[in-house]
Amino acid sequence: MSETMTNKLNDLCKKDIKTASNEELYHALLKLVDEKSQQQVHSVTGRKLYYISAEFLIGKLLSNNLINLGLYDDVKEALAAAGKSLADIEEQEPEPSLGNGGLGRLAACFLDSLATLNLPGDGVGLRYHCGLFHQNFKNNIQNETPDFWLTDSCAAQATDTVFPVSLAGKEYSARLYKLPVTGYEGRTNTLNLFDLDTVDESVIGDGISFDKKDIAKNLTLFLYPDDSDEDGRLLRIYQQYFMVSAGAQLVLEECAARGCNYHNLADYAAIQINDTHPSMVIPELIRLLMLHDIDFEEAVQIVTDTCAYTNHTILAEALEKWPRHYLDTVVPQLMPIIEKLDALAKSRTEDGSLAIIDQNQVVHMAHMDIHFSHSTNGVATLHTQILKESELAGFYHLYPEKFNNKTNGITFRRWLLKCNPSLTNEIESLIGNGFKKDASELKKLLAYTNDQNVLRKLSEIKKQNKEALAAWLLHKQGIKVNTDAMFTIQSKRLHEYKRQQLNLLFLIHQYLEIKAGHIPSVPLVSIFGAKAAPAYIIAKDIIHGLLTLSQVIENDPEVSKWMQLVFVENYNVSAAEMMIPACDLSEQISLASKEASGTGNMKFMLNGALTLGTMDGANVEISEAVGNDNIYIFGQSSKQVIHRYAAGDYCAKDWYEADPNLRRAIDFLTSEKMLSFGDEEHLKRLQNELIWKDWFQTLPDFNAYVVRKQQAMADYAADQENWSCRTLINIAQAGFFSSDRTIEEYDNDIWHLGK
Ligand code: NTF
Repeated sequence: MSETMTNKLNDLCKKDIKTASNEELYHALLKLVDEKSQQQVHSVTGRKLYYISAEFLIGKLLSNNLINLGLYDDVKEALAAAGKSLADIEEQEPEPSLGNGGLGRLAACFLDSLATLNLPGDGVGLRYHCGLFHQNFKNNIQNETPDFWLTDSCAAQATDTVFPVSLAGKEYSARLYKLPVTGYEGRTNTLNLFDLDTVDESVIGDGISFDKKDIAKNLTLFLYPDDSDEDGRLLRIYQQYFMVSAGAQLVLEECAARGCNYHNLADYAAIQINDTHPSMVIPELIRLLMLHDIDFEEAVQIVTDTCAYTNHTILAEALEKWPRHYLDTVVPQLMPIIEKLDALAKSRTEDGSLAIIDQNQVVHMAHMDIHFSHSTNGVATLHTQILKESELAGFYHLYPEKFNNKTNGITFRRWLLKCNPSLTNEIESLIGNGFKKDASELKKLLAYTNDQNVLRKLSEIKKQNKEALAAWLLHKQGIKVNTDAMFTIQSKRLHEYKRQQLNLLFLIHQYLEIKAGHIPSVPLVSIFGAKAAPAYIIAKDIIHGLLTLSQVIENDPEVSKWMQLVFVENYNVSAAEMMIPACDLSEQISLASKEASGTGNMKFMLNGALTLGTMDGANVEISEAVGNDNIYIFGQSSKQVIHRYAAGDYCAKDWYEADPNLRRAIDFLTSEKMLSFGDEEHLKRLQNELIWKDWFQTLPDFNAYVVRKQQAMADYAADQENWSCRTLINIAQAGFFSSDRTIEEYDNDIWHLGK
């Protein structure tokens, strides 16, 4: 087999691969993937899904495509025989920068599962030139620079298809780029990305600043441009409308080509609105249908039957609402339609809180989604329940039949097969390879919970993965970590509700305990990965606190042999693939009720980490799957939290004063030691925030967190075999969290694709 592959690669390189450069090999492999994916099914009959999303955090594609096309092992072998390494070749590939966090990564996992399950389903999004931003640390502070990821080798190909889009009365042309999405032994779908030819990267000035008014040049430069001023907010609306108008035109064109007469659009297309960023697709489609001589009432019905909406958050600030005059400026052509939809919505209910345009002339995007789509779903059982019972209770009352839950999932191709080949091989040797297509087969691993050889093997694999991560950290950031330590990891967007600050307070506490002579049961390596939104001041202060503490520890030999704090710079999908397989304890410590689901929690579990978490989001379902003995749960329940908010009497200062450990940790933020490496303004602000505000109730959970984490450390130190057994149970019960299961549910309940 590998010989045939060698010949094939020689042909594609037009030379002996032994003498080819990594760049030449990279291009040869791209061609190989392309040829092979042509052989997968592309055709569509019946209903096809369009998943519209501001983000698709797809990660590097080459290895994933090789795995999905069944080429990975042969290619790896052929390259190794020629003295080449696939990992080195992968270094040539820039990581696409088209997303920010869980919402975007979920969209990428869904595309993988759709293609794997042979379902016709394409993505629709924007081709950002610099994505979010590239993060680097200087003086313990996050700096942002543009992430120029678009290179010649980028797999998204420009097409000749352009659609006209009118922004603030001016005409622009949206060009379509296509990126193939190969399924695992499945079909090939497409990620459709739109861009404007005139966008000009040279307008970027200092850091990631640019003239926000020059739409022709800046429209698709960055994902989530800074919205702390009005021009930034307007730019977000420009982007959103550009995406949905071009997307809607693509849907209509493709469906017409398959015989749709627009009246029957819902028989040809299902549109999933991923959070509120694409909400304007609803009025835009109505507008376009009316241009095809369909009257308003019928157009509303067609669009309602075609569209479905997913809610990904209950944080009020993330449920987009725009002052009406913004929309008047950017999309005047939509306003008459939004007004009519608002009148219709108001006619259905007496309750003004369900209006699309409220008394203050603010337009509520999620309200439009719920009234004028046929399905609204949350992304974990608890989240959906909270939507129904509180956040969206009025809507649930009006449309109970529209509400449903779809607990998130992750693709096991990337988050097991690709990122953890040793664990994959071990699982395969125990239970065969059926789990690759049917994740529920992982349950067969439960037969091995008493098998000492298997448990020992799992520990060895974890150790190797920790060593690989350590080597990567040394290479990338010059940091040496102790691989005999327990690795705990918190990697996710930086946000106060996710409570990286709680972890920070624990680490300070631990530091002070060691200084006081209380040696921990096991050395700890605490790893973070997170980007803070550039305008989110407290989030950046938390990063500063962590980086500063990391230096304090590093410079204290008495402590540094017991604990290390590592902050991975520029956390992205590739970094996650290194970090997750090496984790012992997964930190999922959001304030209960605030994390809609989380998906990192699932990735860590699948890779044999135990979870330390609150009863929030999908942690609840993870804890049900593995049982209380195999997870570390702590903290207030979502009910308690919701109560506390409702009572409105939370006073952080009382907690600060009542608990000497907590006070000691918070006081330490501005201690001499911290100030010798950190900046007073940042540290003081963070300290004040915790004492005087603490909106996400870090303080009430501090004690429980310390106790639970120290318990986990003691258990880890006491009995490796038992720990390993519990990781095996986590892996075995992770099958439910496959995005294949999630996509099957969406298809059965909402989309009915191919029918
Ligand atoms: C995120 N939402 C949630 O915060 C996560 O809990 C969830 O796992 C992912 O969505 C995927 O469902 C967002 O990023 C946003 F934009 F809605 F705030």
